[in-house]
Amino acid sequence: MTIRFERKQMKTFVAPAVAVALCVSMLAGKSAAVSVPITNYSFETPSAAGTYVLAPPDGWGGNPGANIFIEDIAAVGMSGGDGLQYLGLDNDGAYITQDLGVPFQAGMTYRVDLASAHRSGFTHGIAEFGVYSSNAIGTDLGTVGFMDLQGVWSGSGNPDGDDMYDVFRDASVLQTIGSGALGRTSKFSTGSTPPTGNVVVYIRKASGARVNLDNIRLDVSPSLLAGDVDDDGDVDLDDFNAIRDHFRTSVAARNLGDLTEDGRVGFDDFREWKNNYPFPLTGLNLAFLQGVPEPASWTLCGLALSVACGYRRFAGRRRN
Ligand SMILES: [Ca+2]
Ligand SMILES: [Ca+2]
Ligand SMILES: [Ca+2]
Ligand SMILES: [Ca+2]
Repeated sequence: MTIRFERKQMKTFVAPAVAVALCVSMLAGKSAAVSVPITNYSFETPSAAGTYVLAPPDGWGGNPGANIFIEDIAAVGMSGGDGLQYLGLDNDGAYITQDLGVPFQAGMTYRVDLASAHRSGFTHGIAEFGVYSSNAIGTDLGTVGFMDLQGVWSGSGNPDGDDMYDVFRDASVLQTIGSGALGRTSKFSTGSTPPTGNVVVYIRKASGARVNLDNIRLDVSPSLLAGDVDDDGDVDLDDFNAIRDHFRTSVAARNLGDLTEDGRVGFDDFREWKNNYPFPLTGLNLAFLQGVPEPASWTLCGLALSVACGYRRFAGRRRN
């Protein structure tokens, strides 16, 4: 039965895999994103027949365990999901994977988004998701996506709990709420040397009780220039100004200073800009960095270092 199933999967993969490889290789210049097809991305099969069924979703492998289920969205009073059914992972250590049949490419950024819902009356846990290489299943690549489903309950201890039950929301939405502690999308940039093997998407229950999930998506786009907030092809003071103006705030777009795409502007964003700005920081007003509890020592030592590094890079350029 397993063999028959795998053959069927192979057939469905070939056409989309080739199409995506072609599309991705034709991408040039800026940020156009291509969606990579994921079989049964919304967990619509097997049929839960209007209730639930204890079974892994069709088209997925991994280590789902015995207590994985597909459930009917309407029957349990959920909304906001994609289609009629959603996935539940209840076993500790349970994970599902799917080999998308396309290799990683250099200079690309792979982003995964996923929806989750806190079902009222139930206790939940934390879900994680992202991409593996088919040659290294279990080795996280880039920033792991997560959603704290239990954290939706305002009494959970998560500072962003908003008591919105029975509604599927994307990690990309959750990360813009409050401090961003409810969720985060997954992001992996290959750089000049991509991993060998095919792109594999995964979802796993990281901790706690059951997690309810739906509608996983993977987009691929050419990586943007590191430090280039406004995506105009350089790293300059316009990029710095956006970070300064929104420092320590939640924002919904990269061009407001969020280079790391975690929904907030902070030290990580400033650091990425600083590491790619080709000039000394001398003369820049960095007062906005002061009085922030995060790496106090970094503010003192790091700034001295950055000025020194900036000078070195600058000197190097002039010699050339
Ligand atoms: Ca669905
Ligand atoms: Ca720029
Ligand atoms: Ca510019
Ligand atoms: Ca950020």
